[in-house]
Amino acid sequence: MAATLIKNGRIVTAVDDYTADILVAEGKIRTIGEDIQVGPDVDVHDAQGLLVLPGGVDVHTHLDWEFGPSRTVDTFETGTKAAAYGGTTTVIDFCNQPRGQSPLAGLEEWHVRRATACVDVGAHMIMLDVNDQSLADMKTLIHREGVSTFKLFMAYPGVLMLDDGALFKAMRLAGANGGMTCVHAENGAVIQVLIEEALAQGHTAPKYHSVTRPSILEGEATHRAIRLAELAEAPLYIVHLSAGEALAAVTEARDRGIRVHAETCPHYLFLTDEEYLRPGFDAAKFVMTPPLRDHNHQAHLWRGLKTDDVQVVSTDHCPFCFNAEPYGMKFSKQQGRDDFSKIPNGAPGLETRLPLFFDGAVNQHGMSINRFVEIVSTTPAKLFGLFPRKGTIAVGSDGDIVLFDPKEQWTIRAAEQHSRVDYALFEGRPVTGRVKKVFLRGQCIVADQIWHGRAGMGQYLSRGEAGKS
Ligand code: DUC
Ligand code: ZN
Ligand code: ZN
Repeated sequence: MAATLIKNGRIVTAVDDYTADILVAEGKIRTIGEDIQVGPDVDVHDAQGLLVLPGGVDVHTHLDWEFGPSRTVDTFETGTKAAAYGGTTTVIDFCNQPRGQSPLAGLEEWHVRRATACVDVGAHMIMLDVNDQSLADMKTLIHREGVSTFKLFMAYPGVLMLDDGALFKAMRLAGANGGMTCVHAENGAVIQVLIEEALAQGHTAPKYHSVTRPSILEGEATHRAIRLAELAEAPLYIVHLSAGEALAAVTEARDRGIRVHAETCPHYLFLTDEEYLRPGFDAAKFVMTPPLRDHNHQAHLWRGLKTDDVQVVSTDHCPFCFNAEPYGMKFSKQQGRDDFSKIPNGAPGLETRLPLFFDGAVNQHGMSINRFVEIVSTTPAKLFGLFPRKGTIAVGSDGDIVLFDPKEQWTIRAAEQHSRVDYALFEGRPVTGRVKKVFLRGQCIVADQIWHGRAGMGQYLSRGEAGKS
């Protein structure tokens, strides 16, 4: 593979900001310096006027993922191609432990599906059965398979939910072995009561998804998860945090020195529960879990990003089409047309995370570009055992690099995106800041909206110790 030289760009990492050239060879950054001279065999890219950023690290995706009776519509090929167009070169995706089987069997099956990935991918394991054998398998996953993070659900009774004893055992095992649990914190049992009552009253519209998942139940579960992790002496990562009450629990624990981390997602930062007032079934596009909250919660999330009580912005890319065609009902929100509780929970976002968050955070909220990089790339790489291979621009790191124009204005349109999903949460939203070129281990895979990558070029990322930032 030819070496690549990126010249004249403004390199911004979580801690640096300077102008220099970067030489990448055999996938790694070899030299960073002024006016690097190379021969004619080197692929040269001029980054004058552009930001040169480490590739984005999205630690929360569901590609080709089975979720109860539904399946997400993106394959690894389409989802990671969308990621690449949006400047994300590393994805950590969720893999299911098959019910009643070893999580290792789930990983084997996941590896078959991830073989078409266009960017580098790692796996988290979703634990469905916690018993002596699966706890032993968790150790094997961490030490042999490079899967050092585990998702545990406190919601969806009968489908994904674990009881507190199982949560505690999995947390303790992970913590003692350099792993970390990633918890979906909502009180599933109480939500189930609210759902049954709503349906009994004939409330079937999508907005009842939000009504039956109040923020107080996210706050309660977050507090409980933190206490269990504290007792287990294990690091904890709260996924898709959306509520002020949940953030208060995280902040309180972090102030006490507890190793709890939190991510939020662009939809919680930029959209509100007003979307559920859309007429007809259109609101189903916004049915994700937790649901969108109001402006007050949003203000808390922005505060958390400022104070580092929220450390990561990831997508929770969990795409289901609005329409049943062409992929079928299994992949569609239409399953819940007559019953909100049957709408597959999830929404797309992989392709827009970087520019959308750049525009909102840097342009509108005055965040430094360093902090932006930290949130979308460096901290996720650190917390999930990938740093310094991923998450920064440094000699020896992978040549995963994004050339970004902070001034270009464009508009989000689902029709112009690369996911298989048929809608965008942010349809029609103007954005300032655009991905111009993307390099994966030195290879240019996207240039000015043209695809140069290849299905299958993404490598599996065997990850190290998790929970350290
Ligand atoms: N939680 C997720 O993280 N993704 C999809 C659905 C859910 O509840
Ligand atoms: Zn979840
Ligand atoms: Zn998710």
